Amino acid sequence: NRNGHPMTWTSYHRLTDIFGYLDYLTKTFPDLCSQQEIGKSIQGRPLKVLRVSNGNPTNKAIWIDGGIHAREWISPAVVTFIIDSFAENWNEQSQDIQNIDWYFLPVMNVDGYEYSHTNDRLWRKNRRRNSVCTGVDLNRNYGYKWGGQGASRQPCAETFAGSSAFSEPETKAVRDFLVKSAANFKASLSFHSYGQYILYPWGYDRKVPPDHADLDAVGKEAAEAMKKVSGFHYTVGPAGSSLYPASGGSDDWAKGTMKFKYSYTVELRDTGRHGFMLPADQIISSGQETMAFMRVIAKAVSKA
Ligand code: ING
Ligand code: ZN
Repeated sequence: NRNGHPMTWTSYHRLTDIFGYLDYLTKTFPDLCSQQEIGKSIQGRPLKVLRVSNGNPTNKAIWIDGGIHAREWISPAVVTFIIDSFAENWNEQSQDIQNIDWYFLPVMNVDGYEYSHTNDRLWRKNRRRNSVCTGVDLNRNYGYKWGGQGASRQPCAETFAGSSAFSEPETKAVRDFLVKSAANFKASLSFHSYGQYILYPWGYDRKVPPDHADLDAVGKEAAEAMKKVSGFHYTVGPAGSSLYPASGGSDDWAKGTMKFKYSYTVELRDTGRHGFMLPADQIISSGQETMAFMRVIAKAVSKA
């Protein structure tokens, strides 16, 4: 299109458009944006991470993933919206944002995402062929308290945890990338839909980590900032007691194993009217409210 890339935030896009957009960014902003293939999906699609950084060696780092669940299309749309806001207007971002190394994986479940466009709009899991059914729930496959409450051993279940922790190439790639990285990670943000929640650990049980008051305070400040931008209300709380206990999630692993101070799962819009099929004309306003969330997280991380 006329911007030199195929991406828009007025409709939902296939993987090739999202990858084309990442290529455009690294070509257009080579001093700010770089990309790396951290692995491949079970069907062989690349898992692409975009780094946005001013290169300051004292920066802290934040990990962001989208599209763990195939049908939650607003998640990759909002993650790419954040990337676009950063890359196209870097000098207008807050000092806190500019002094963080940002690592974005806009679509983690690449195979499921494509399948939700071509075959089954409400597909959730990856596309691993199990004995009888297809798919592992990638947000039950992480290694902290893997296989506990809210995760299924049944391959046909929507919350099938997989045959073992990190059995899936998608979760394994993220684990290996973060474990080996030299970056100073202080936060992990995982974008899902729907429900309008800002959730923090623990997810595996109705318990909270020792510093839960910090996570709660930052979450509530973020929710207030989001409300100011768009009027949309996000509920803040620990995942296991606010929603339902679910073990093997990315947020618990980031906090429990990797010891990233701030770990959140954000359930984007809406609260159920459209659910997973959020109209595309809500991408931009969802992105704008999520940018308010990002500014608050960046401030908290720069102080951490
Ligand atoms: N929701 C999350 C899920 O994986 C969640 C909610 C995450 C609950 C982490 C508890 C812990 O089920 C969606 N929409 O996927
Ligand atoms: Zn989800």
